[in-house]
Amino acid sequence: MPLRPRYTGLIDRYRDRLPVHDDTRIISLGEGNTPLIRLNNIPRIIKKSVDIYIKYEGLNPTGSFKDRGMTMAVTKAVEEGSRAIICASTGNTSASAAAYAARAGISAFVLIPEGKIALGKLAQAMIHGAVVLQIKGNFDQGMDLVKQVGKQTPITIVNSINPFRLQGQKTAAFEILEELGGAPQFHCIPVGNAGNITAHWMGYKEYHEHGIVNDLPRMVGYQASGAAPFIRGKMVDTPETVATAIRIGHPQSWDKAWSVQKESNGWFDECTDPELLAAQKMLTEHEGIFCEPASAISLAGAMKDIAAGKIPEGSKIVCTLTGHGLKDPDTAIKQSTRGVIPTAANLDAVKHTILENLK
Ligand code: AN7
Repeated sequence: MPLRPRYTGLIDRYRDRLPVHDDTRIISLGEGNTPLIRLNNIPRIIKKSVDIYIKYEGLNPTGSFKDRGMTMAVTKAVEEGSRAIICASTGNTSASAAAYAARAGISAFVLIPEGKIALGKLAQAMIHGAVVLQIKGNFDQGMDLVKQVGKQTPITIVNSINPFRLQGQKTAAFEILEELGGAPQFHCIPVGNAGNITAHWMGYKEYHEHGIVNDLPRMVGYQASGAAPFIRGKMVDTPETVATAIRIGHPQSWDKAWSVQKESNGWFDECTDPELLAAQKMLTEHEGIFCEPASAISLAGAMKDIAAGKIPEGSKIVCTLTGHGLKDPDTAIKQSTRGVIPTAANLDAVKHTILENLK
């Protein structure tokens, strides 16, 4: 007897709440079940008495929350007899699609924007054997092309317009509710295509409707200032941000996300690139948590809205960190203050550097 049942992925765990059959062949890499980490130092540094929990989705198998949706989407694609999947991606979806296609033994085609994909994500798509099409255009243009391919070929689209993606991703809300024993007052989350905010709200509502919990959070979605259609109130044609994951101007779940905002009595807000980078750095240096720039916007936004009083002191807040920091090593290295210190290979030089750099 194992001391604890083996964790075999979120489809197995939430089988009764997901569209699978007893004989469905599940394509899983053990995704989900990610840590919910309470921040110890940042509330003290910002001098606010708030309870902030980080849902560290970067610890999924390919390093982002996309795996929750991808296990479902690829499982269903295989069940329906599909031999190939396709997506447009700012990076994480392509990495996840590539990995799950490899696991399933089917082909993956991924369209990525030229020059604007973080190095780790590109490496993942390539090493897993996906066919990587680098288009002379941005994510939104790639998404348009993928939709056309989907209409004309039997290839399954695994972007979040595939409803199974949202089904898988709603399980993150289940985990949060189970762990906290109820809903946080606020759930802060990065928004690009707005699939994830939509999926979380589905999950929260599902447990609420079934009487498993009595309360619901207010959903707060954050966008980078240069790519903020929900704040502008209209699509953005030339999105720009250092947070390449959310460099999206035409969100695919536009209507759904507005419903989430209204139903949950939440709001959308924006953060500048310097603000989200500062939050990324704060998390790494003061909490030991490394996320990619797009993910840090959830904390950047929360800190801003706490300072503005929109999120009152005493609140319980969950911030989703959607992707691991290792996804984007270039930005991490640029962000590091100390750099590397060239040191002679002798004890005196090493001791000297240590003494100069003690905290
Ligand atoms: C780290 O990979 O759209 O609002 O093509 O990678 O559900 O789109 C990535 C999105 C947030 C936004 N954080 O989520 C893609 C892609 C990270 C992301 C988002 C993405 P949605």
